[in-house]
Amino acid sequence: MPSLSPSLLLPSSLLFCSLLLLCPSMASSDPSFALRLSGEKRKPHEGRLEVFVNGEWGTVCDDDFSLSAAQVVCRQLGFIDAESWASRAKYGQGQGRIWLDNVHCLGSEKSLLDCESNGVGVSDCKHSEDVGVVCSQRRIPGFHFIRTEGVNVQVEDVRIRATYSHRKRIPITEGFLEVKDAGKWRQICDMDWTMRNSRVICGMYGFPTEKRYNPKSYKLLASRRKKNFWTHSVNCSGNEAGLSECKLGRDVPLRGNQTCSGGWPVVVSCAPGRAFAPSVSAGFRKAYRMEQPLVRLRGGAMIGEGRVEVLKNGEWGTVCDDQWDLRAATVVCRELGFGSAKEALTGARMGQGMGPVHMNEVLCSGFEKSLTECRFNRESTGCSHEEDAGVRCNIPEMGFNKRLRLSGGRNPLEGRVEVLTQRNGSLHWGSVCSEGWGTMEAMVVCRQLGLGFASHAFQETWYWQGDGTTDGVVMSGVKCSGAELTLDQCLHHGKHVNCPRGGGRYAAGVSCTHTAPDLVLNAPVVEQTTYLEDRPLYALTCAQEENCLSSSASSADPTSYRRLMRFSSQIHNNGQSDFRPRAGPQSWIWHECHRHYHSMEVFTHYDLLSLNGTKVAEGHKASFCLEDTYCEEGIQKRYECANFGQQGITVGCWDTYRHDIDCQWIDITDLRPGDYMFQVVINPNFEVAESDYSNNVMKCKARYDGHRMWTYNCHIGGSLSSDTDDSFPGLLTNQISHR
Ligand SMILES: *[C@@H]1O[C@H](CO)[C@@H](O)[C@H](O)[C@H]1NC(C)=O
Ligand SMILES: *[C@@H]1O[C@H](CO)[C@@H](O)[C@H](O)[C@H]1NC(C)=O
Ligand SMILES: *[C@@H]1O[C@H](CO)[C@@H](O)[C@H](O)[C@H]1NC(C)=O
Ligand SMILES: *[C@@H]1O[C@H](CO)[C@@H](O)[C@H](O)[C@H]1NC(C)=O
Ligand SMILES: [Ca+2]
Repeated sequence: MPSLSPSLLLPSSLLFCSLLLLCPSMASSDPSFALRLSGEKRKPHEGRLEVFVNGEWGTVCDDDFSLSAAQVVCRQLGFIDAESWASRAKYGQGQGRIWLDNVHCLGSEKSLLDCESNGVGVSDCKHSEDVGVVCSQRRIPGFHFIRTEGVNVQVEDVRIRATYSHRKRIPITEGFLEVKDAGKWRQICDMDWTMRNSRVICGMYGFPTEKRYNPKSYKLLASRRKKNFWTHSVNCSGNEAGLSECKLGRDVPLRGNQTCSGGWPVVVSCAPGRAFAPSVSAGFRKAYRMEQPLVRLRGGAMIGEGRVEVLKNGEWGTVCDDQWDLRAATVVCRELGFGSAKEALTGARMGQGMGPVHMNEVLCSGFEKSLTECRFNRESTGCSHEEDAGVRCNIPEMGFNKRLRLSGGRNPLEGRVEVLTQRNGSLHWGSVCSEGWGTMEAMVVCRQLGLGFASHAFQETWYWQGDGTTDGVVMSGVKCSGAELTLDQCLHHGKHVNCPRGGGRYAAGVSCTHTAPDLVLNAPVVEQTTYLEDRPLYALTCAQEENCLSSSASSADPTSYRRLMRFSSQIHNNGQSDFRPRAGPQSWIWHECHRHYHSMEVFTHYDLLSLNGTKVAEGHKASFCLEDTYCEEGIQKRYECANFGQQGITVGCWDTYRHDIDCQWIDITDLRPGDYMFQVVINPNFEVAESDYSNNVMKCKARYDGHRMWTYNCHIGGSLSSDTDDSFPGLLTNQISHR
């Protein structure tokens, strides 16, 4: 290859895909040279590096080995990148020849053999110096290969080819299974084919289970089609996350005209999860009631990804990442109606949860119906939420991202939202009315496009003027709950678009981001710090100025007392990026009384409700300055209010509003003794995007006996089975009623 700098070739998957398409020869089988990872390993993407040269498997010496060399190895094996490498036979000592020594790679080589070395077979090393490689779990898209002992067979792609009558259905769930080998699509001979193999294929395509199909029509079709069989058969156990992990079976006897010994091409049929079922069965689906799930995903941007949470004794908790692997992750994915797992994530990559860690050292066979049936250690001592496990699941190809586009932005992650609609029999791109357009709607757009979370929703987009191909406003009155998979699942006006300001200057826009913050209120702190205080009104002028007292205070005698329910709140950022106020410092508001800037007009709502949910004490909308009061060990504080500092909350830090600061209360002067609900909502208007809003509500029971006040049973939204996800819609109606 000509002198491309190594950095140009580094692992952007897009770049690599296009490379792959340009040079298909690299993916085809070269029987004289092959690589594999073996030895005492726990995962398919790590192991002792072994090379097959001159008809014999051997190892590679660790002298001068580098991450660049590991990258060459991993990409050659079909992984997107290398994570690390290990010296001194970490995965055990190999046998046979040490084929390569003093390997020097730039990182851009297509094959390990293209790297400089002493030459094949020239080495002064012992097997105690055998090198090991850890690849990233993610595989190069559209690239699958199948390993067995001694042979390394690679194919460029795998597909389910729907028959003509099934082709228009979305998703495609059934068809002939074909592999692309040396540039040609080939059928697979059904010799030795099992339902376990089908199960693995279905998992790869985003479906939880395989099913039987009617062979009649397929036999007819197959007899008419030209036969071109792949020469191998596969033998999966059924618990593999992908075809690449299955073994090869017997070679297919290809006699005469490649007849597959009188067999037929393999047909695979899959049953989609309920969220992806073809719409024909909608009537049936509505009638079907979902049982209380035992497992859920939180904090992920895309459908089918997130932190794994399990329900135990009515309380949701997390899973520790010790021994967390693709097999366990696949059990979670299938249980939730997705396919197998693409990735098993460790180290709280999907943000940290709250509450207990319910499972540790999970070990699954891969055939369990639920993660809760796998073996695990209940003892989770030593596991913190920094080790919360997560998953990314395979989901069916629904084509959602083809019905929406962003145009006019400075980069592919932002722009005016355009929707593909059918009118008078032809397809048009049209814009979306920005009236009522907010973070929730933007979230759905970014998810539908596969671009992550929304970072901003724009109501004015004149600076992203379209290229003239749009056809005016085609959608208006959009209101999303945040759980929708596509924008057209949100509430919106029907055929009769109503957009008084028009869609030119005021077309809806978004910008998307791959990470988001996640604020969570620490519920026990509220419970521990609640108390009453009586204060003379004359000592509360600042608070009155900021509307922190109930309306009766305005006509009250200045010498009278106000009764305040006080408490501390501690707000953590458990997400993946810093929480920053939406407005820049130039639009922050100076509060002379308290002598600091408020960067968000409404940051929290404090309310007391009767047990039937009506408001009893006038709570208030509090606004504060945002800063890192404390951080977890090893994390640097970055935001402080003093001296017009930058405002925000760093990931892993929290902002504390102590019970004794002004406005950190509810004025209950007019409240009668009784039992109530106390509710705090943070970021209530979704002004700043977060990866999870369900945990932004905190509720407690409260008892007032006329002299004292207690709060108890404080918990954040969605943490108990009893309030499942009801708190989320509740939050929405609450927000709307505040307009
Ligand atoms: C598949 O592999 C298993 C062992 O892993 C073996 O017992 C079985 O006979 C194989 N099946 C076929 C059809 O080759
Ligand atoms: C099968 O292959 C033979 C030669 O290998 C050829 O003569 C014959 O025409 C082929 N038959 C069909 C149906 O393609
Ligand atoms: C589409 O059809 C409607 C009537 O069905 C008509 O009023 C309208 O002008 C047509 N639009 C275009 C762009 O042809
Ligand atoms: C809710 O309770 C309050 C008193 O706690 C009562 O005044 C109100 O009528 C009740 N509302 C409904 C709808 O039951
Ligand atoms: Ca949150």
